[in-house]
Amino acid sequence: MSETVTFIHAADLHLGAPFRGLRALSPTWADRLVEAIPEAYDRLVAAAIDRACDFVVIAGDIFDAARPSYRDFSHFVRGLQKLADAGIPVYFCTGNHDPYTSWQASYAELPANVRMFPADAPGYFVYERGGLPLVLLGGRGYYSQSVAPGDDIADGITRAAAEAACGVRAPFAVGVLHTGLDVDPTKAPVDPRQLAAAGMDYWALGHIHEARLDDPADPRIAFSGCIQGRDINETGARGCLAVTLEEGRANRAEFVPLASVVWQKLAVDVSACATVADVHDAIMRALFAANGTAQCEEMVARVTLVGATPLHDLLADPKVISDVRDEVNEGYPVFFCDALIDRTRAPHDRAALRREGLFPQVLLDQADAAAADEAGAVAYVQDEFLKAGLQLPAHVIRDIASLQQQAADALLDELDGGRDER
Ligand SMILES: [Mn+2]
Repeated sequence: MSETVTFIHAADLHLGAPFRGLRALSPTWADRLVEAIPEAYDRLVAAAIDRACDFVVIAGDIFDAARPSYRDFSHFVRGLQKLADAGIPVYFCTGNHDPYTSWQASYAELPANVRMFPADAPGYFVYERGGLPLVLLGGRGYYSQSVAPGDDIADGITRAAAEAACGVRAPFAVGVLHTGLDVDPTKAPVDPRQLAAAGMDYWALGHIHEARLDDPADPRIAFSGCIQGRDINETGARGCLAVTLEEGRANRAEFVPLASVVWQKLAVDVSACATVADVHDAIMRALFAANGTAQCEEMVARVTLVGATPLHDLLADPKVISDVRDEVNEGYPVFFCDALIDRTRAPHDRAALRREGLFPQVLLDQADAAAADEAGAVAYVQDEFLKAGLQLPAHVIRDIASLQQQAADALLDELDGGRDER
């Protein structure tokens, strides 16, 4: 019979993160976000219990600060206790934010279901089912914030070492580390080839705040990402991975969204807007569209207005922009726009460019000539696609006139010194 094990892989909880930047903009939302992290952690605990998974792995950065508050520590322990009550063991290591050297062990004892990997050397545990070893776990915590360069945090952590240390063999072996891998060379970097050669079935890693799987079809080395974005640089859904290992089958890792507030950066094209009220509507539509894809209920969005519009001069007025932002924020309480940025431009004044003569005039004349010969333009594009071995999409032929217009606009943008920032 082939064995199966399922577990939750989480990391980078960052309990206690302060959301400093937001407080000046909106105390309400700063308070809301302070609650969002413990809430996401509660969802993590609930996800493990609802799925009746075998165990939970947390790969470091449980706390945002090296010396967390007692309140945050207690909240962490309460979640562990819920998992203990449900019979779910937890294996965790420390990260660079909450290194082993500053772990506040005197705050509270951890429940008996919890195992912490040591940080000065590799540590190993056995997960048993029905009295038989099912999974060997090997890992090591982050020791101090100043890990010596050349210190290899993964050194010696192999399946063979886990078997030797535990004195048993098991169907599965899982590695746990807080490492920059080959993504962040400043935080205990490890060569992924070294991990791949260690004989582990799966490496549950922490530190990179975005979910990253080496192979989505058969993940063996993975970051689960943080459970709740902390600022505008951590956009999109955040959560954990529900991992299934099965003998004779590819590994599976399902992303489980946990963040209760999602950050987004949105570019809203307002070139079709006739009025400022239309701009407001376009922003709202973009917020709703982004919210649908992010699987969240609440969202902090940074919105950049782009496109060529006769409203450009009006939108350049900071008062108009701040009024629109206020209206957006009053309109729907679960969305918060932390900044509304105007990157629109005035439409090209073709008549003026022609009067100026010089290169833009030559370009516009060429564009006019091309526009007058639609059949020639289609033949040209067909030829280019043929040369590239690509099939020409039908809409290109249908929309050739408007595409020519867009191409001329894009060239004029370039002549103007750059494109819209996105
Ligand atoms: Mn982190």
